[in-house]
Amino acid sequence: GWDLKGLLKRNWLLIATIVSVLLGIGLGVLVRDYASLSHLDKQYFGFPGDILMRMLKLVILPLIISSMITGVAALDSDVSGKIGLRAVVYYLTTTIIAVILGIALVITIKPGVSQKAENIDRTEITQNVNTVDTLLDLVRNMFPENIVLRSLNITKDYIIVGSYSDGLNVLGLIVFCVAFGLVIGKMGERGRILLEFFDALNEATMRLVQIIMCYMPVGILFLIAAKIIEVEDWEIFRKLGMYMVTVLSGLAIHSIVFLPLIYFVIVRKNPYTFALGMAQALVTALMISSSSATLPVTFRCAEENLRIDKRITRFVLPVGATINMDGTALYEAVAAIFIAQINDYDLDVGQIVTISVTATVASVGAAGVPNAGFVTMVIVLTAVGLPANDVTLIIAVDWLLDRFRTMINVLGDAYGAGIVQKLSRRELERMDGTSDVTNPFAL
Ligand code: DAS
Repeated sequence: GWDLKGLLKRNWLLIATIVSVLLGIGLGVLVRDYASLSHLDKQYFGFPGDILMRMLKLVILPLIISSMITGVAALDSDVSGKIGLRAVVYYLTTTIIAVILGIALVITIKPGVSQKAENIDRTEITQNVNTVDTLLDLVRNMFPENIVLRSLNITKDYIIVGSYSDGLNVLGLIVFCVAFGLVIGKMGERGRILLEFFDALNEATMRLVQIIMCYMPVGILFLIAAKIIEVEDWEIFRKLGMYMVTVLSGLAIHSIVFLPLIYFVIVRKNPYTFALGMAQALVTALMISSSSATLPVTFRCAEENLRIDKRITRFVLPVGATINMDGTALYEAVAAIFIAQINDYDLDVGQIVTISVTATVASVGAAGVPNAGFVTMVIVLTAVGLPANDVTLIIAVDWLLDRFRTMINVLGDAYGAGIVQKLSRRELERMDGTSDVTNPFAL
């Protein structure tokens, strides 16, 4: 019959995580209603969750370096070029589909029309960011002065940021690792030493990830409890209700209909079984709102549960976590048009096309950290002449929408890995057959 024990045993971590989410919500509500906490006490609640975030962020650097370099070096440049191209085509196609879906929904639902604008607080903030500067900044960060830190230029006197300005420059890191991996791959025997080194580093990092994941239920319990205690104004959710419904239903349609459909058409396997295999990563993304920090878990789910070839995951997942953000793109398009509707601003077709293009660019430019998509939205708004100040209307609900769009971002990367694997099966088989010296995974 039904092997309940085995099921529990295989999925204990996922079950523990979900239980801890529920406990966290319960604890948060209880403490919120019955305890009168000082500001400082509230901060203590966030401490265990903060530690989880720090541990996950800590392994991103060794993980990206080891996975990208070995991933690129192990493939000959011909094959890695093909895989890279397929991945980029997938990223772009799905991001554009997400943007179009978002625009269709926000134009039909009209969450911003006839809503009384005076209901919502508008805080004046001064900022001046233009599109060209932001794009130059993006390119500048692809060629970093050092491999770790983001170089700051116009973004440094950005008021709302925080998350954008600190943290890893993942995009620059990826560019460096691809270049370095290609060079190592071409070095022959001597390159092999480095390749083995980075491969061992990758294995060691993944073992560390396994240990961190045991702590995950505890961290998540307090992360969610602290958030519920901290939110000041729940009323804003009612005011911005239709806007949130629009974003969330877009994310739902994209992840339940479109992505699975694309996966099914290409791979011919059950897309929902696939998504279930990613469950741990999806819950993690929902809880910590960062694709980059979820990356260690994404890797584990894709490789252990779904058995996707490491030569694919090592390439498609880190790059995807950085540039492939379907959820973010959809959100940016909806938010921009919502702001236009609130302002009684009629958008013509040209402006809607501009919004689609800039939303795509802004999602590529957003780092995989909390609220990044919200920050890069300034690109979209300024491109069509909307008041960038109005982002303050939607800032209050961003922490919630951020979680859901991050979850869809991670799911999109995972489907991408499955799809690129299927499309690249011939090259992979050929490499297995030739037992190439530069391929440490061919066994
Ligand atoms: N939170 C993001 C992510 O990591 C991006 C965003 O803010 O939209 O995927």
